[in-house]
Amino acid sequence: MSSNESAPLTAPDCLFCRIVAGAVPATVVAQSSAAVAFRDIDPQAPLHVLVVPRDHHADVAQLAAADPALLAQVVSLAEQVASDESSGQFRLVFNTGPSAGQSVFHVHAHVLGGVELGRINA
Ligand code: D5M
Repeated sequence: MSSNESAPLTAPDCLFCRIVAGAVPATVVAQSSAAVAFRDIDPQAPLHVLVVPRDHHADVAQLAAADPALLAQVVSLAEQVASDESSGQFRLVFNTGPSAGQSVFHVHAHVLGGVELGRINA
């Protein structure tokens, strides 16, 4: 089922599906028909918002393979939040897999900004 249909794809016991459904409280700052943006519970920058698709996909690689248009909608909502709340310049991070620090397995973009961010030296 795609995000264009009425009922979103959900997974049992998924925290971010429950936030999307309004069953778990979160500070929602923006939303669209396809995605929801809410403040990270443990902010790492003055702007730290998570953007999640309403549909459940485990990580960004799975989302890109299954529904690339939905990934574009996630990025679009991230850009909107960064423009509304900051300079419009932002860092977008998709932790993908446990070794990369992913702890919630519903794809989410970390939108970071509001401060001069250092270069990433891999
Ligand atoms: O990022 C998962 C992120 O999710 C992490 O930065 C904390 C955040 N988090 C966890 N629970 C909540 C709730 N209830 N509201 C808002 N933010 C939350 P990861 O990349 O998977 O490590």
